[in-house]
Amino acid sequence: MISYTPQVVFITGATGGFGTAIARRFAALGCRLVLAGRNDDRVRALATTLAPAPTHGVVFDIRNPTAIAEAFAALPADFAGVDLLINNAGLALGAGPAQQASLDDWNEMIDTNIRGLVTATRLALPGMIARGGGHIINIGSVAGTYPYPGGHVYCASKAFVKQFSLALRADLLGTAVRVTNIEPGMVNGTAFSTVRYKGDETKAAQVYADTTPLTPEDVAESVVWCATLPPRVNINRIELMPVTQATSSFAIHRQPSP
Ligand code: NDP
Ligand code: 8X3
Repeated sequence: MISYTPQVVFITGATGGFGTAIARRFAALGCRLVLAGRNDDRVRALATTLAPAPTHGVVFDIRNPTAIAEAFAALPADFAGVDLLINNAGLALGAGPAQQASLDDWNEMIDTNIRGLVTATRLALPGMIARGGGHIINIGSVAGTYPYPGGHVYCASKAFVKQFSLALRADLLGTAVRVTNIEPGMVNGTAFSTVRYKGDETKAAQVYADTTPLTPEDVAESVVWCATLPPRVNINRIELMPVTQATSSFAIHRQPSP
C-alpha cells in the first residue's frame, strides 16, 4: 500500500542494474527523477525509456566531490527539492586474496562506495531538513555484515555504509528525515560481477551458476516499500537474500602438529 509518495527522487548509478529498476518504479509512481550517471549517452537513453516521466539527467563521476556539488547546485527549480536520495552507485573490484589485491582497486572502491556516498548525502541533507522531511536510502550489502574471502575492502566499504546509515539516523533524530540501508545478497541481471571480474563474463556467470538469485526488481521493491511507508515509519535496515543463499559457519584452517 502506498501511504506516501516522494516528489523528487535523486538516484546515483541510475544507469546500472538496480538504479534503472528503481528509476522505473518511481517513474511509475509519478515522481520527478534526477538520474545521475557518469556516461551522458546512457543517462539520456535511460531518460528516453522513462518518458513521459519528468527526468533531469546529471553526469558526474561520483569520486569527484566538486562535480557532485555542482550538479546539486545546478538542479532546475522543479527538481531542486530532492526528498529522496538513493545512494546506489557502487562497485566491487577483484575477488582474490587481500595480499594480492590492487591498491588502485581498493582506493576506487573507497572513493566510490564511501566518499561518493557521504558527499551526496551531505549535499542533500540541509535541503531535506529545511523542507521538513526527506529520506536517504543507501544501497549497502550483506557484505557489510558477513565477511568472505576476497571481500576485503568491498565488505569493509559496505560495513561503513551500514554504520553510517545508523549513525546518521541518530543525528537526525528530531528531524523528519528518514535513513534506510538496503542490504541485498546475490543479485543477477546487473553489471556487478562483470565489473568485479574486470569484464570476464565467464567468471561473472559462474557466480550465479545453478542458483536462483534475486533480481534488480526485487531490490527496487524493497526500496519502494521503505520510501512509501507513512512518514512516521523509519526502516533502519533491510537484509534480503535469495533462497539459494545463506550465511555459513566459521572457516577453520586445520594443520596436523608436526
Ligand atoms: P551495476 O554495475 O549494474 O551498477 C552500478 C552503478 O554504479 C552503475 O550505474 C555505474 O555507472 C555506477 N557507478 C560505478 N562507479 C561510478 C562512479 N565512479 N561514478 C558514478 N557512477 C558510478 O551494479 P548493481 O546495479 O548490481 O549495483 C548497484 C549497487 O548495489 C552497488 O552499490 C553495489 O555495490 C550494490 N549491490 C549489488 C549487489 C549485486 O549482487 N548485484 C548486491 C548487493 C549490493 P556506469 O553505468 O557508468 O558503470
Ligand atoms: C554484493 C553481494 O555477496 O557479492 O554486494 O558481496 S556480494
